Amino acid sequence: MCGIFVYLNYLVPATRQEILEILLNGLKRLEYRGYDSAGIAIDDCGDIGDGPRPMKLIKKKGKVQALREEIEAQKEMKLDQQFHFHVGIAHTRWATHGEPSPRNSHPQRSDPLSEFVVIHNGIITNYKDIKSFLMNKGMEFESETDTEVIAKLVKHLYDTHKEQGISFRETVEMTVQQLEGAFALAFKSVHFPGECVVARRGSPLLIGVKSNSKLSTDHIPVLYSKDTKEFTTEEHRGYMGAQQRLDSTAEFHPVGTDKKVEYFFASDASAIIEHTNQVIFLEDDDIACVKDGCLNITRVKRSLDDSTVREVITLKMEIQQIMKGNFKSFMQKEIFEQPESVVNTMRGRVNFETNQVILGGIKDYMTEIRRCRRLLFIACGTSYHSAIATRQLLEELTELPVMVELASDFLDRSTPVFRDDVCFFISQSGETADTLLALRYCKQRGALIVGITNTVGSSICRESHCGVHINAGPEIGVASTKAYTSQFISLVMFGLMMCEDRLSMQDRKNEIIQGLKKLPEEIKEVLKMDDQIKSLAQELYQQKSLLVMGRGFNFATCLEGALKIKELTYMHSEGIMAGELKHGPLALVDKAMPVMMIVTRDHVHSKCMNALQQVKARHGDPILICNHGDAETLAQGSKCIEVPHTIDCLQGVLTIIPMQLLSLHIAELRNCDVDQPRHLLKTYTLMHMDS
Ligand code: G6Q
Ligand code: GLU
Repeated sequence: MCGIFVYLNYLVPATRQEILEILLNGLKRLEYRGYDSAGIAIDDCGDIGDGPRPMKLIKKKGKVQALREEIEAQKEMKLDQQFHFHVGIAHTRWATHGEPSPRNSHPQRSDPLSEFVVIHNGIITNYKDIKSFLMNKGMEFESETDTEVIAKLVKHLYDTHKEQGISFRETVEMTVQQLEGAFALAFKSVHFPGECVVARRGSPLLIGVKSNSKLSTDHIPVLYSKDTKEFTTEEHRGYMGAQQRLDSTAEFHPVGTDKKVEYFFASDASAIIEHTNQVIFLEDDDIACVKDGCLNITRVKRSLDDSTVREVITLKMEIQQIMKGNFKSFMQKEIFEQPESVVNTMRGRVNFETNQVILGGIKDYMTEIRRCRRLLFIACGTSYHSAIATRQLLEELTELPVMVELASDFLDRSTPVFRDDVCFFISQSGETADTLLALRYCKQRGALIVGITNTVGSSICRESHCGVHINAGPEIGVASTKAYTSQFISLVMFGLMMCEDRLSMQDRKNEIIQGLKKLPEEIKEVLKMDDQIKSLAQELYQQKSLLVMGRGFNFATCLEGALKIKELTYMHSEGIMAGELKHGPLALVDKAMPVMMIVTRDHVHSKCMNALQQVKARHGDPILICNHGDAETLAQGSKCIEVPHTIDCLQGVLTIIPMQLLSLHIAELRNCDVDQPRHLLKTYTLMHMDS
């Protein structure tokens, strides 16, 4: 998910030009996170007294530069107008609901006068219910985003409580208590000039503070609001009134006569560090409000392990380092993001209590899909491997013929396609030419088209009849990693939907769902082996070739692992079906040929052990990827990478991670450019086909 950036100046004079520059630069610092559109909200050129100040929103599809040009093209901006207090909010979007466009960009507004605006990182999973509620109240929506409901809900709650003098913070508290899903939010309102309220749950948000004066504390107490769904009238006002008085003791502000202060709110420190190194990291369910230059932090619900203060931390990092966190490359960052990205892929879709799966983007087509004659999965590269990885499970759960095709070959063959076929097109970018051309080929022949992409508004997304957004967040590294595991899980979720009403499959379905629940922690376990894998890379990086062998649910890992080695290290590597060894590849094996074998406890374990013996009999010394504590298998390998045991059809999510890390470390040892491997692009669009 992308970027939030807010700049609040209090008693620090700043012109509109200076404010815009700070906002655009803040977005620029978040650019490495990848996004498809951006927008800002500042005070408009009206009267800047203490009364309501009209809002100015400027939003644009594309990069920050496009937004900058849009701002520069605005007329009557009075760029030299000076503000002694002001709140400017800015956002870079990676769309999950509604294609990239000015209308769907953030800030999203409550009404045509922008009484309230909000910027959001994350996914609101109950937005449809809130939208229905608000539409029944007569509200009209203008975007396709989930975020817009937040802006309209905050206005609805303000309108229905303003007679009681409800504060901006209290209004936001009531709003976020109605939200489900993940969010980092920042609000601005014409009714509360110079005030800003932010909230977070599941997406990061931190506060930078810059002041020449000493600050009142470096441990900001967290206050608790009464945990109520709706504000009662006098009784609650009394409580909140009492709490308001409390805030004065818990407030964070410059001390002494000079109250000048600037606050920066951002999704990560890269956008703050050039202004200040004094930061406060908010925690889930925190709400922070700045009013009259004073910051206070509240929580809407109390839980036992809550920490009761938020520390002001001095950042020691340099800007360069922060751009990728503590990671040396985007690919490394994205490999280590997988515990979170798989959670985002399943968020709001898998109910681990009721063992139900709902993919909103295809649920209306499930009847048609269930009636189809066969399922075709068409993709390129890593995306193709994600279909290979799930083919066996999809055959099992759908009991339909499943074809997995490389898009280029599928087109070369002019493969027959029929109206009762369902064709899935898997693509991280949603723009890969071969895959897009195959989509159009199938669409012309009347098949139902399902897009599985990571990019809303992409060509494949737009030209599909329905689809699933894998919600992996932007993938910047050319070599696909987190998109692969998210594609893998998205296809598993589809299979689980297909067998929803098959009584004979309920146990299997429930077992898989419980396996999905454990995956994030299991991925973390595998990532902890990074040092061991780095040592293994030391032994391999000067080799010429690496064979990767396996079968069954792990065969895709062999193909994908070999692809990672090839594209990152420029070493030759090949994924080999272990059952095929004797039909030729075994001739490659001798004591000098590096071999990796994936041998996990599933229905083909004994066949893999036979293959292992075949390799060892030719003086091969395979490196094994096997399950934790599998003594029988461990005894057969001089070097072993142990991964947690999970249900057979999900094991490939775990066995690919050592291969991702191994290829990364070998590439680094060979001084290869990890994020931009030679000759390769992140996406091969139709434009590249012409060249
Ligand atoms: C793999 C590469 C590449 C990619 C294909 C398909 O690491 O990223 O193989 O998977 O080019 O790209 P899309 O998934 O964007 O269609
Ligand atoms: N879900 C929101 C949208 O699609 C926010 C996406 C983001 O985090 O950038 O607009």
